Parts: sequence; C-alpha cells; structure tokens
Amino acid sequence: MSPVKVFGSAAFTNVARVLVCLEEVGAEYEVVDVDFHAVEHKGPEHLARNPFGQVPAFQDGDLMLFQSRAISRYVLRKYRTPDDGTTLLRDGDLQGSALVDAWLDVEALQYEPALHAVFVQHRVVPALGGTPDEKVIGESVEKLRKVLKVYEAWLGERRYLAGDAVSLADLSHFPYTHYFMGMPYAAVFDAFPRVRAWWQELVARPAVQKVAAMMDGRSG
Ligand SMILES: N[C@@H](CCC(=O)N[C@@H](CS)C(=O)NCC(=O)O)C(=O)O
Repeated sequence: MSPVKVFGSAAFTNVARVLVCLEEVGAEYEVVDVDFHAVEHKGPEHLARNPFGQVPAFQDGDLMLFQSRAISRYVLRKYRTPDDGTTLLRDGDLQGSALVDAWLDVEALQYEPALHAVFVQHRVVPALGGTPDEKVIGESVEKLRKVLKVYEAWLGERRYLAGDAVSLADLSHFPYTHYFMGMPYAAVFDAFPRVRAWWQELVARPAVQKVAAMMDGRSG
C-alpha cells in the first residue's frame, strides 16, 4: 500500500502539526513539497487538494483532506492503538475526548493567534523587507501572557492539558511554540514554571524532536 502523502514542507507550522502526529503513531508517510516561490499553492493542482490554496493538504488513497487539526485527528484515528484510554484523542472516553476538544480550541483560537502575530512581525515582515510593528508585538505578547496565566493554573491540577497523559491538545501547541522559543520574547514563559515544565516534557518526545529538526532544516 502506498504511504499517505503530506503536501507542504515541515517548515510550515500547520504542516509540522500533522507530521508530529504521523511520527507519534509511527506511520509511513511521504512529504511532497509545494513550491511557494512558484505560487504552486494557488495553482489548480494544489487547489484541488486544498481549496484555500494553503498547506497542508493530505492524501490517503482517494481521500484528500485539508486543515491541519482535522488531518491530525484522521491520522490518530487511522493508526490508533486498541487501547482507547491512552490514545492521543481519548476516543471512547466521553469526558476525556471533550477535554481534548476544549484545549484544541483554546490552542487554535486563543494561543496560536498571539504567537502567530509575533511570528509574522518578527520573522515574516523583515523577510519581506518591512519593519516589525513593535506595538503589535507588545500587544500580542501581552495576550499570550494572559493565556499562559490560565495554563499555569490549569497545569497545577494535571500533568498535561487533558489529564495526566499527553494528547493531541498538547502536541498541537508544538509547532508555533517551537519557533517562539527561538525569539527574544520567549522570556514571557519564564514566569510560568508549570508551563515551562509541560513544554520540556513535550520537547523530550522523540516524535517532537524529529519534527523540530525537520522544521529547522537539520534533517528530514
Ligand atoms: N487552518 C489551516 C491554516 C493553514 C495555513 O495557514 N497554512 C499556511 C502555512 S502554515 C499557508 O498555506 N499559507 C499560505 C496562504 O494562506 O496563502 C490549517 O490548520 O491547516
């Protein structure tokens, strides 16, 4: 059987999210680059894979899928172990899976937007020849600080966001946090020791280390 395909390179955070899931479950996969310089992502071939002209897109036989979190869920369900209680989605555990969903929403709607805004100003704007907007950066770091305060309290009661075992909700934070930790604003995390400990546990995972290296162009 041919391996599943992920369209888009590991350097893109939304692609990296999918790759971490594939690595966690030990799936065989192929990464197919989409040439952004040639605007291939807005061409008909890629639009047929992802109608928004974005990466990732994902192919498993005749299934074509987009949206990194939906793809991640698909991957984890396809390759899940029979032990429902310990899967990364907590499928079969009504309360556990609801917590995974809740924290995936927090990640997508509250956590990532703050990091994304800083990333755009710090990395993308200068790469395009512009000057970063320090006001936007300051406001976004402040938003992040408020979100992290909630995480800090929450993690006082449990080891991971959805309980004492890692889940997709935790892993989904990895790609943007990985880039953010290399920026001068990473010190905002220093006031939150439980969040820092949680992050250290995530980055110690072999799947996360492998994808981090791919994101940084060190391998893959
Ligand atoms: N919500 C989407 C976001 C996808 C997304 O924003 N992808 C970026 C790369 S990380 C992209 O393709 N940007 C190019 C564009 O929007 O034209 C997901 O989770 O897959």
